Amino acid sequence: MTARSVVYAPAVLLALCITPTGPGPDIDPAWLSFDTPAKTTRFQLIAGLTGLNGALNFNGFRDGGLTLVVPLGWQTEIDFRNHDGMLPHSAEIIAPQTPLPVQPVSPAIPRAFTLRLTEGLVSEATDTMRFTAQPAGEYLIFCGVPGHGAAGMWIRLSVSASAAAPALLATPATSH
Ligand SMILES: [Cu+2]
Repeated sequence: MTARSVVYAPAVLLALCITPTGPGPDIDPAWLSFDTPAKTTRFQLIAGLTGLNGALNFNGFRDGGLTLVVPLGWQTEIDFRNHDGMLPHSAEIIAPQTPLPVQPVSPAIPRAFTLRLTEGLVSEATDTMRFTAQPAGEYLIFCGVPGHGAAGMWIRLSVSASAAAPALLATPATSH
């Protein structure tokens, strides 16, 4: 019944460039909810949840260490909250790219970005992005505040044509 049984082949490919990190942070099942018949999902995206990486993390993960898998075509709601008491943060869905941008770029999926992409949302501010998960492919969930994403403040979104249900997976963090 858990989404973790979903096969996620790209994560295996990413293993080619992993940095061994040992046990990672925990994934809270409450972060992800979904309605399979309705093909809707909701993900709680929490900026600066922990002190990891100077709080430049989402849900305690950095550098792609967490992957949200969403089946192709599902209506997706990402509820953003900035838990960081110090810095503003934002989020947008972007295409994977090297090097990572140091400024916000055009979102790879229409409407998949928070307010105040460059300035960031202040501590405990929230915003919700709603979009249709398409086209299939690999994306980054990236903080648009200048320098944050390039410093590791990004996780992954996989829009999957084969997944039967959404999932949250710990994935190898990439080194730079
Ligand atoms: Cu940030």
